[in-house]
Amino acid sequence: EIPQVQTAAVVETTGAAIEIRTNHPVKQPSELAPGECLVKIEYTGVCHTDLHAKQGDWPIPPMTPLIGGHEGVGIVVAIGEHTTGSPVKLGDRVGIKWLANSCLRCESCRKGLEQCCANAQLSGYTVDGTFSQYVVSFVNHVSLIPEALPSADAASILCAGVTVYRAIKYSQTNIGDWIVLPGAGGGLGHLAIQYAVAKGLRVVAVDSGEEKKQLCLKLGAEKWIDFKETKDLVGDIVAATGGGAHSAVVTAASSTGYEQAVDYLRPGGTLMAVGLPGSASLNASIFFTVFKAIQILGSYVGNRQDAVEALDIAARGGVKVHFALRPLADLKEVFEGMEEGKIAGRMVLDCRH
Ligand code: 8ID
Ligand code: ZN
Repeated sequence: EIPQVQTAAVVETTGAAIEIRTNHPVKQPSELAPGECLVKIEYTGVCHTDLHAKQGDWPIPPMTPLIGGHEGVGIVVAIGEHTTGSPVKLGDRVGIKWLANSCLRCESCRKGLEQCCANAQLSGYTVDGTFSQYVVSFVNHVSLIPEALPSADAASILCAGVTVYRAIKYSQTNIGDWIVLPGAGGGLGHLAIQYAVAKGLRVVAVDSGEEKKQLCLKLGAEKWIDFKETKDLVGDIVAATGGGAHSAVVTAASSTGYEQAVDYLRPGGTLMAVGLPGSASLNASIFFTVFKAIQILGSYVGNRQDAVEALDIAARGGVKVHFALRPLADLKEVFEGMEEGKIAGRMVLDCRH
């Protein structure tokens, strides 16, 4: 019952247009290596990282031809022969994350920083991703989806959710603290609002446009600042937070989202760097970083445990992905909307047909 060919969205060379192919080969169960599993994809979210990959604007080049995608949910339909100790079995509903696989033996893996494993394989970047109907993944890293969470709702928890969950977890904030979220109306940001509220934080949302404003306020942000309209971002944030924010989690896909963060944080504040503009440097005052004892921390997706925790909160209704559903064939238009900053929340693709 596993077909020989499938529909997949392929980028032939970096920067090329998306091609929807209906005759892309499906790796057959007998061809799977030990530790590999074949997942029949139901839904996949579209992350801004997939757009970076398609355009090749990061310092580490993606594979080509490329099938992007790393927010996939589907069913395990085959497991490689001679796989031992698999945490998942045939028929399980699982999620595929950015970190497709890691060695689990190196120092990074032993410390729970498996996303930094030197031999990490990345879905939709160094191995084929989820913009397809069948994808090969790895039993040790797929995430079991809690029963209470429908597949389409789970998809974007796997990257956007896990990533902001971890960034907020390590932001050294306490209940009642102020957190600023540049990029709040996007895929990562709108989930960051909700995980922050779940942690008892008070949210200043920073993004642009009426639709994102309404979404951010609906999801629990107390204050809204339109970065394209404000004439004094620092002044506005300092006023909104009664003297400066305790943390900023920057999920803007541009370097401008990082500007002035050190200036609007209060002493001891944390700047959590999450958004990934390809070639920008962090431009912050060294003097005030020192003088205000600011901490600048990079935060890169999450490990398997972060995924369990982020999914659990979603399954209990603590956060909900705000998404619109499109067919897989609409990926090109979804990327165009993302490039123009028009997508409030997330787009999720239906890969079932
Ligand atoms: O592990 C990680 N660190 C990780 C994981 C997943 C994604 C990092 N990312 C990166 C992506 O590669 C991308 O660079 O986070 C960034 C955001 O991903 P996304 O949330 O999927 O992108 P989006 O839905 O397009 O949202 C970005 C938002 O930023 C706003 C836009 O209006 C949009 O709503 N924005 C921009 I661009 N500049 C801004 C600014 N100066 C800004 N918001 C406030 N101030
Ligand atoms: Zn992502």
